[in-house]
Amino acid sequence: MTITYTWWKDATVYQIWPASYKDSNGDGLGDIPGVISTLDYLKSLGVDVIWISPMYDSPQDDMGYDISDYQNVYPAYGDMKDMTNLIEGAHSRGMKLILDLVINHTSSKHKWFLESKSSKTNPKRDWYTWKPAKYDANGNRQPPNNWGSHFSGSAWTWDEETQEYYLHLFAESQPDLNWENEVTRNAIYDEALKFWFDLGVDGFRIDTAALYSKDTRFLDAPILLADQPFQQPGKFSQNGPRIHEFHKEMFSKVTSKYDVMTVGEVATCSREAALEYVSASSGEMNMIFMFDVVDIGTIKHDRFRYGGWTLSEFKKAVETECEFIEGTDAWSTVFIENHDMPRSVTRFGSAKHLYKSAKLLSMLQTSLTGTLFIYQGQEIAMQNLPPSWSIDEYKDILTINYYEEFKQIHAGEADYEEKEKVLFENIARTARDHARSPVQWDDSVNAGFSTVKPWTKVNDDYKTTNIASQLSDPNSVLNFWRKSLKLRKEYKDLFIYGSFKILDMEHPNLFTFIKYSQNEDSKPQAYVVLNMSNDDMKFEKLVEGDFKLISSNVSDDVLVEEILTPYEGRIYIVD
Ligand code: TEU
Repeated sequence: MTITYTWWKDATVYQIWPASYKDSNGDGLGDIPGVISTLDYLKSLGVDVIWISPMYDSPQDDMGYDISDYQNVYPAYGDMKDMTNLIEGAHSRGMKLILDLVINHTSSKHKWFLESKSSKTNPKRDWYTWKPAKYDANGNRQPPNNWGSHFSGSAWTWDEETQEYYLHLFAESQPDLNWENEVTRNAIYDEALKFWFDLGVDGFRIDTAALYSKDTRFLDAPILLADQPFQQPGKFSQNGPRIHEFHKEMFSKVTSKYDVMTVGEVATCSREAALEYVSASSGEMNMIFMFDVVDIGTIKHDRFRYGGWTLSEFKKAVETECEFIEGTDAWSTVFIENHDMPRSVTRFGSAKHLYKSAKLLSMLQTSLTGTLFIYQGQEIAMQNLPPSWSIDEYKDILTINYYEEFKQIHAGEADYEEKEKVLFENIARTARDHARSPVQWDDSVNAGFSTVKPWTKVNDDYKTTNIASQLSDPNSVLNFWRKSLKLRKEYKDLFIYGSFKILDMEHPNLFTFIKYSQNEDSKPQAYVVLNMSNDDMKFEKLVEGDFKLISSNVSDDVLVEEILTPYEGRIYIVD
């Protein structure tokens, strides 16, 4: 297979969550000028593409994933001039900028929805999904089906005025656009995509890219969680009947006209289903996020039940993500953190060996196949919020709604306190809030994020874990990431484009794999060995050849070749 190299395959992408990144004007909330002030930092880290999570005008019920105007900026983040400055600032440093494309739904405050809601005969009525009520045996009004919203409760909300329900897979204030309507689709393409491409934006991370096409029979979903009043719509809303037609249309009408990248958020699905979205010949998206790795430890259909994980499961998930493009014309991504996930070092590393395990995870990430995505704060080993924090510190709609519903369901039960304790433990492991605390820039008050009290609390560890101290320490996690990102580029045929093979699938503590070029025979190879345990492990060479160490997270003077200390990792080139 001949490799096609492109800038977006080579790229290291850095995700910015604007609310928590950097506050430039002392209102406690991050903003676009704050991002601009750090462009040199990002460049020096080795970032090629910056991805800004939603910065559009929005009531902020879901942190901007509820957009009320695609062509304006949330005033607290800045204005259109700031956006053009940001685009220019990135471009002048040789970096690109991509935005979040949230087009499964709008905010209920978007003018399209306000019109749609105004009457049954409004020309935009059909831009969203409206259905009449159902009535049960007792004559009580019920939603059209049992679909649950991802944010708890029914996926349908009743509108008193026009006496119909509208569909929202997420919050009540995030009505789903009706993609069946071609006029709606064209308006989306013009307002949400073309407008920004014409301003110089270099692509999009496409939110909920598998959800646009619903099964229009709107049947009841199978009951997977008997103790919950509503069920996830699953296959009735994911990878639906017309989803590929819609992506092909968006690509041919708009995206293909520009030199841009697209990366879709598509939850875990089969290899065949994934390839349909990202085969170059499909003409849909360049790549998608596969969720195999980040889904580890979570229980399907219930975000707040924690299942634990084993190293074998972890390896299997990495393998699935790395291998799914083998022998195809498709492309893949590498990521272990984003704004919806707890912190990777808390999940897969070790609090005891914090920085060493963060470096080990950096070795893993920078040696895997696909476009690499790093989330703000990951480069300094930002951790989950402390388990001791009260539930009041959690601000995410997903967490809050879940807890409210939990209280409604279980209030008054004899073992309520016990159940609530388990829920709090799970929230401390799995909530999206863990990724959303302010970036720790230095050890000054508010971690240098803001001059005033931030909108959400700074993590307790900011005095020890922060960017300023790591910039000045040659052995910091931050400087380790810098070196690793350089190595990834230097050996890009192995790391970015290479094939992947695990050598010790069943080993409970070690994760050993090779990366080899698709261009040549089997040599040279990259040989990666990671001790993901708290015990010393014996180091054995599982392939023949000359081993040259190119990366280690242990200083030279203490490295003992035959022993891998806890969370020690090594990368060799084998010839
Ligand atoms: O997330 C889509 C999604 O499916 C989420 O519900 C995800 O399953 C959840 O966060 C648990 O992992 C996207 C965005 O990434 C998320 O931040 C938004 O809240 C959501 O869409 C709605 O726009």
